[in-house]
Amino acid sequence: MFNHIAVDIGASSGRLVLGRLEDDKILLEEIHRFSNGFTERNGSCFWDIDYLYDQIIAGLQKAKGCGVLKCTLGIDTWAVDYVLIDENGEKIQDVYSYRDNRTENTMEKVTAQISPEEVYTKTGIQQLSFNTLYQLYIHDPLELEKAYKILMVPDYLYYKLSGHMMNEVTNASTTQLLNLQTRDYDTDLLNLLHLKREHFAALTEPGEVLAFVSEAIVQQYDLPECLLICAATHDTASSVLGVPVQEGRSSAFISSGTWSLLGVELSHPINNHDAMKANYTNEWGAFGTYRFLKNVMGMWLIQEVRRLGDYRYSFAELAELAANEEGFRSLIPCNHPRFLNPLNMIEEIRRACLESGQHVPTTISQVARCIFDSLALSYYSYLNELEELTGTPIDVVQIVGGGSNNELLCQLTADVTGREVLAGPTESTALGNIAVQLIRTRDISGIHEVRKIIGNSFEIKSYLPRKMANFKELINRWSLVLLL
Ligand code: LFR
Repeated sequence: MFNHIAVDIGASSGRLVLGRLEDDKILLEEIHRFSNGFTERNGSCFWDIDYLYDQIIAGLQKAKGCGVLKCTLGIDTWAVDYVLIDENGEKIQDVYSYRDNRTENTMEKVTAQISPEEVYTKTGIQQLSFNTLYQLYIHDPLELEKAYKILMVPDYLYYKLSGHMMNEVTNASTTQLLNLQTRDYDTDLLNLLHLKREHFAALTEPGEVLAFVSEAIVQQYDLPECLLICAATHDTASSVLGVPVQEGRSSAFISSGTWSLLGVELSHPINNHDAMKANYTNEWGAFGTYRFLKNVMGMWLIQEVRRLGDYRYSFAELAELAANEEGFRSLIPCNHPRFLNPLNMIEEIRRACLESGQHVPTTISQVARCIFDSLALSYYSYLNELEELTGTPIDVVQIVGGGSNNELLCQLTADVTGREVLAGPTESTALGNIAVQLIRTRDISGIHEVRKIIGNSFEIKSYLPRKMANFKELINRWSLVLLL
């Protein structure tokens, strides 16, 4: 099989990408793209999972229309959100979005029963209010009682296509329920949720061959013959697989999409006290790796600004408008929970500037500039923190994902962090998804080799740091903003 399809669904859009390996290069072709987002109903936020399934079918039909008769297929989506399945194999409820505010005070409730230190020692996962642990803790008990299995979103999509149930490990690790020692669901944490190990299916590693898409579905929709391969189903796990090799240089990655995930890949987790205090996570990667990283409120900030402006400006236009504004005038602490899902992002940003006695951005361009400046400064702070926690200096920052297209942010990141930024590929997530399929089905030895191929297949842009005037004063101002 020489056609490999990545289904890559993020919080704001999804795509089916066809990948082929030719002359030691990966060629990508986008066959289908669709929008995604959660909707609010009766005060709660839900994803439309059935719509996502329909889009996968539509994409596969298009693939057949383009002449693809046989393919392998991998699926990745965002993490932490789950689907409850009843005894008849049916979805029980609509799928809550992690941005729903139902978990706002849940962390405190769980902390009263088990200390954060214990949870971190067990799982190595950062405290995010929306981790599956907290979502399940607050889930309606009557509904949860009806659950026969709990699948993560991509697990569910694989299941719908084939009838095969599994819990893929990279996504499962974001539940904050996996134990680093036993490499399985942690019994104490399951007990806390009144759940049993049987509520989850077999933990499955990326690269495993799962099943064919059911014959009935292939017939009904006239699809290509599709062999499902277990991808690194957490989009960030796939994205980091798509980061090209940097031979002989010490680098950190920023996977820049709705979130900016900033970190390094390790072969062992770091779940000590300092890492816990700084709230770094050890998410499981493909092929025995760990991503030691921090979630930074990334393009979500600008996506919301764009949405509030009725999509009048493209992302490229917003970046261009921002580039013409005076820099570092107003700064916000991007990772403050107030920006997780405010009623109105623009107003929230203005309020934060007003409360901290800074210039209040009036125009959309000023708001956009405030976001990009603040993101670059966040990267500065967290990269320094990362160096300390890992004890390894970082020379280069590799930005991958959609945000690597943003020239202003890439240059600001180089300037502020004083490090070279290497930007691209933009489609790192689809590439990482396809990488696993290639490793499984083709003569490729593993991550290192596939990353070399990725590096040779796409143009990577370099941004060198420029000298900044009044840097010290800026960092002093930034430290005060972070205290807010
Ligand atoms: C990025 C991402 C992050 C995860 C967040 C919520 O798309 O998957 O890694 O923390 O979304 O699932």
